[in-house]
Amino acid sequence: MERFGLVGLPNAGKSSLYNALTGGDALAAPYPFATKDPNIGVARVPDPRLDALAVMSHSQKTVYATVEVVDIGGLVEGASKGEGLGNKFLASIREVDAIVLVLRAFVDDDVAGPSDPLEHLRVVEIELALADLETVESRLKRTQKAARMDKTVAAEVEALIRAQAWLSEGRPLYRAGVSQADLDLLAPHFLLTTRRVLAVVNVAEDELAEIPEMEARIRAELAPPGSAGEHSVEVLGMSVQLEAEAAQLIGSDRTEMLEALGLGEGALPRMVRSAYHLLGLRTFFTTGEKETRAWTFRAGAKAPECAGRIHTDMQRGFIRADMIAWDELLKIGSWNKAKDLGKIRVEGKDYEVVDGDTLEIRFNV
Ligand SMILES: Nc1nc2c(ncn2[C@@H]2O[C@H](COP(=O)(O)OP(=O)(O)OP(=O)(O)O)[C@@H](O)[C@H]2O)c(=O)[nH]1
Ligand SMILES: [Mg+2]
Repeated sequence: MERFGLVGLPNAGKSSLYNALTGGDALAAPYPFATKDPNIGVARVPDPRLDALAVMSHSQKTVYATVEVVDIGGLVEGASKGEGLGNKFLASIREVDAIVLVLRAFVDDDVAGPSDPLEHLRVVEIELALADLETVESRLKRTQKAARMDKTVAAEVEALIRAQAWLSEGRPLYRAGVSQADLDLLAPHFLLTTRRVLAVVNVAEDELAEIPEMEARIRAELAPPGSAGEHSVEVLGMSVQLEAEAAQLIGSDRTEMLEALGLGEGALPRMVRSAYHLLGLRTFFTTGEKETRAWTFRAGAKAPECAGRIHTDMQRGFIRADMIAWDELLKIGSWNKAKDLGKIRVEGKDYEVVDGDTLEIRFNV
């Protein structure tokens, strides 16, 4: 399962966001380092397409795609040198697939710490970059030595030197437009800042109107159009407090609260969806009376690999996939009717599955 790690300064609202996303009960408290050990939970990926297919099929069960969320303790200035609980927290970040930077913009005299999200961003980015710089420099020495005996590691040395130049300016690599070839060469070193980043700006509950401006400020810094960050960074503003309160309510109470605040479906579904897309993840569906289910796959995966997400036998014995796009199926109203109308396509092992495909796998083992 893909993992997102919540990263930021103390009191930014990471544990509050974690609770809202996972229904967890991590300690959220107005003092720094409330979180000492990482909290790990599961968040489902909300998907209205899935809900609609489940209704169409009168499914007994609806199974959402899920992602893992890790709430990591607060980083402080000097974390890369072991300040605070620095080293321990940095080690937790190495284990996630994408970083969610939680940047505080709310002012509250009872909650210590700065409330300028750009300051949060500056401190966190420097610590992440310095931690990577340390890794790169120690690996560089070793790799350069190895390169004297083995010419094939020359490319790795070059990639490390390019990374070092960028990091020594205190700049994270997700802003550097690192080529895929370099990313592959750097992968064995488990750097922190080669990961994709979603920045969440935590805006005060009575300043929701400021969200667009806050998002624009952070985007202008992190991911201006035409910059390297444009493709590896997303920015999303929300009031974590309100989202957390709404998340505690059930069903129509939640919908009513969010609607009364003008928040639509709320920011959490959008957040999970954009993190999901940032990682190049896509969804296909299976639907029937027993269950309607969303399955996660990587963009570009072919039909047998997707079949393997359901069961390894289906990949091993893959014959073909019967498929139709979810919206076309919904318009027709049922799988059997779609079949009668000749709208179900038959695809072979070279078919690249598309986000929103509804599949039935034929296999034989
Ligand atoms: N007013 C206000 N308070 C908030 C908001 N978000 C979080 N808080 C409060 O800020 C305090 C810190 O929140 P946490 O979620 O514990 O912050 P954290 O980032 O996990 O902090 P550490 O674990 O210490 O790194 C708590 O008392 C929260 O209730 C918000 O949007 N508005
Ligand atoms: Mg916390």
